[in-house]
Amino acid sequence: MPQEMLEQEAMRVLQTNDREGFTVPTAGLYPFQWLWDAGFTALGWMKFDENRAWREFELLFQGQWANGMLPHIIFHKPESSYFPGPNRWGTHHTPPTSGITQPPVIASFVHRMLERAKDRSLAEEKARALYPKILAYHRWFKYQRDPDNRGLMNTFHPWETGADNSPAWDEALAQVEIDPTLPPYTRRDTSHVDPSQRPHQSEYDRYLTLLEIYKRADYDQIRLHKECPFRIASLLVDCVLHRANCDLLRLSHYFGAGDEAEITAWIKSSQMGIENLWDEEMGLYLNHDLIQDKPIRVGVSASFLPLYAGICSRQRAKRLVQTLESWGQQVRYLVPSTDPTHPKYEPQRYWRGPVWAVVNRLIAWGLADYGFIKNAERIRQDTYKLFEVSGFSEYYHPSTGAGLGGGSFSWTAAMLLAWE
Ligand code: 9WN
Repeated sequence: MPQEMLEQEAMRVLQTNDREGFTVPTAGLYPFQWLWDAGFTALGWMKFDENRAWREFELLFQGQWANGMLPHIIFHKPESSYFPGPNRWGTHHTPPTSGITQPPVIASFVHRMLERAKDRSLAEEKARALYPKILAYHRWFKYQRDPDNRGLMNTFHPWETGADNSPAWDEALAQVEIDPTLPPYTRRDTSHVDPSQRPHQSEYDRYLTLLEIYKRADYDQIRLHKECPFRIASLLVDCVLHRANCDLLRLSHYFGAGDEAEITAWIKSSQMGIENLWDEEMGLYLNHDLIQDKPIRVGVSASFLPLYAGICSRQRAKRLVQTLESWGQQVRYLVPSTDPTHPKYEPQRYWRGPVWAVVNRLIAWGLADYGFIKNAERIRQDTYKLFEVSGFSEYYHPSTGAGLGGGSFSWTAAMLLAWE
């Protein structure tokens, strides 16, 4: 399909999913505003409607809590096609929100939008207004999620990692005992998508058990450090936050905000924290179980994100590229969300194998930053081919290229528009 037609189609997806200022990831399956989806989607809007792109963030921050936390779902309008909805979360915020966060891409994308905006004065006005809110969010992360200053954030739920059912969480999640008094519920996801492409019931029961634990702790982060039976350091969260802090530093400088010393200290701390996640034998960075204090030895697409964070040495970067190339020999389309040689690799099941366009975009940015242009280009071409063959799906089969999960998907369409 010619590039121009694909672009038209991508814009149509965003317009169809527009709900007067925020974009739903896809109708039915995800009918609200999601945090990191909003970030990627704004990059897509930026290509044809800058005002609308900034509006996405204004609506997102309507969900910000008084303590600075930015929740992963903002329930702007009632909708019954998704579970768990606002009642189950019971967070007492207006507008209603969930009570956990997601990979914090926003600072980086605000910085990117500011740099590339055609309407400079609009961009300056919007980014200036967003800056203190983003700073409050990053402060919440640092002081509430890394109280020991280890340089790694405590992530309390698989949903916070954005990669919900990754095999990397299997062992840690198995430690969560399903609450025998868990209020009954009906999953909605499997009425929209074939169950073979979604998490198992035993995982959902644990997701919901964790939610009840947060409610009982009144979403008090200090209590959760003691009471939450699932605490991991996620490469997706930590690498995205590290780069976001580098971009926040640039914003602070740009606006003369004077927060440079505080942000620089966070950056130094996470640089060390992430470097410690390197595994020489596997040639990869690994997620880390913070309760057991041990590395999670499953290669996942996020294992390449220290390139995006910009923290690895040249030598480690080369090693990562070798690992990526070996994965590329196993599959037609890079980057599978799980190492395709791992016994838990499932090419059609959500975060256990399929390719996700947004993660590809992050990895390709990292590769290009380090000068691995050919590798970045392979990822771009693979991703484009997937768009051509299967449209803008939620995720894709790494060997057949079949579109999986939800269709007409906002952040996927946005990646076609924003991949320059
Ligand atoms: C839970 C919206 C979100 C993405 C996540 C993806 C999926 C939700 C779900 O959809 O998660 O947050 O109910 O499955 O895993 O990364 O932000 O697209």
